[in-house]
Amino acid sequence: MEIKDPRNHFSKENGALSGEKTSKTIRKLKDMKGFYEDEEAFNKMDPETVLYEVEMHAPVKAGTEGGLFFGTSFLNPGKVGEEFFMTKGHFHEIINRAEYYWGLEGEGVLVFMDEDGNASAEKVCPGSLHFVPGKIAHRLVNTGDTKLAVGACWPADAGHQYGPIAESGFGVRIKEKNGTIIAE
Ligand code: S6P
Ligand code: ZN
Repeated sequence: MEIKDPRNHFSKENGALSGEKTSKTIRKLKDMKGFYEDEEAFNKMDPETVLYEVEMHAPVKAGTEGGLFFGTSFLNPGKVGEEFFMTKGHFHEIINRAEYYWGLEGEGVLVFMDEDGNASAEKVCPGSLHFVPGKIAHRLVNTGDTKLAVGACWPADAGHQYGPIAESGFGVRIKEKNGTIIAE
């Protein structure tokens, strides 16, 4: 029997993915209209500003029960007004699907929210491990001066539900005020 070379690679430094069945999604400022509190600051910025990129390894089709997806999210440092760059955030479409996140590079915060709108947050740093239970919306925020890289593994049939977040947010925003990182 032949022992195969691995066809996919994962950078030990920042989780960058390469090889077969990997793809990349780029999210720019213009994709996040309405997500940030300070609309005036938002409108003054270049809409083409890249906020984050997600590299993903998908060995099965989206929706496959029992399958898994593996990805790394790279969030650039920056702010819209006082609010740090963040991901859109989502519930899973099959809402009870859970997920793991782990910190690889940079400093950030992972914000959670349950279906009743109760929010909580955890610090993300290289080596931090985060379990995102089912029925919990999740959003990454880069609170540092450098790129934030965070790994994730989630069920291939989880899907994404962005609507509730786009409408009502997370109930809490991660900002910098007088040099301090706050959640308000
Ligand atoms: C997928 C997982 C991540 C996010 C990524 C971007 O379930 O939670 O890969 O998709 O961090 O965030 P968002 O909210 O824009 O999909
Ligand atoms: Zn998710």
